[in-house]
Amino acid sequence: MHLMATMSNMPRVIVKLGGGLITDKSLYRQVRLDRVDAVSAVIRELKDSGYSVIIVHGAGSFGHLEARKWKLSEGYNRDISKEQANAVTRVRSDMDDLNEYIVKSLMNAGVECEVMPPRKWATGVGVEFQGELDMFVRDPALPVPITFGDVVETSDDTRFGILSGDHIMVRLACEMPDVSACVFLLGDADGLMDRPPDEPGAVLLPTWKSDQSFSESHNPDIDITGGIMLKVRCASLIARDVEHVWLLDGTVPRRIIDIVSRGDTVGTRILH
Ligand code: IP8
Repeated sequence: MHLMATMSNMPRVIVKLGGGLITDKSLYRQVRLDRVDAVSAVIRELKDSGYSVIIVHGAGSFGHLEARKWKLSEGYNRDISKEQANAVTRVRSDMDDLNEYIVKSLMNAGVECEVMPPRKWATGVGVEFQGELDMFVRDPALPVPITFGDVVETSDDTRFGILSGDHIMVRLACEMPDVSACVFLLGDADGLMDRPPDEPGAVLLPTWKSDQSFSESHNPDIDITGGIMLKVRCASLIARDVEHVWLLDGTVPRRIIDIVSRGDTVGTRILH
């Protein structure tokens, strides 16, 4: 297929592999490699067509279960400080393991990556986190930058917190030059549905604007950073600056190619 990137104007595509796509969210450290491999093949195709790609991934069951158990998103708690310190180390190391699965899969697909763990370059949480993003701008011939949701230090008395990959997406999408598409890959739906995807009769919303409502299914027992609601809010911030912002079914990753080649696919396009 002929894609539209040209060597003189290399549009950038930023892809977030959601934790619900790449892991079984309810089973500790359960990766879904077949899904990761399918996305890797599409990323290879984007690279071969001249796109600059940045990859962000979520935590799924490599992060949320432990982080929730020890309240890591609430920051330092003196009553459980020892357990929290262990949990911070464990979650970071689990995230490194998950990242390694993804990097290996990309490597097998012929895509070289450079890993940039947020704990090394970011401070603070939420969309206002501090951190140098310039290193994500690079020649498309160089390895693809990859980063992920992580436990980071904060500069106040919370000491640490959880920086979501969705917040990293906002900053990258709004601060990198030439971003033509930003894609959030989901694991359980074609895009944003009018009600929780497991409810009978759930219907895909082909477009979504911030003044539109939908009934959300965020499960705080599993997801500490905010689930679909956070994703939609972040996508909506990105849509102010980026033309193509989509929520897609990551189990059919070729839909990313549809977006960059013809500007449309099955999924939810987030409009400003
Ligand atoms: O899954 C959360 O990142 P997200 C990161 O992108 C951790 O929201 C460590 C739970």
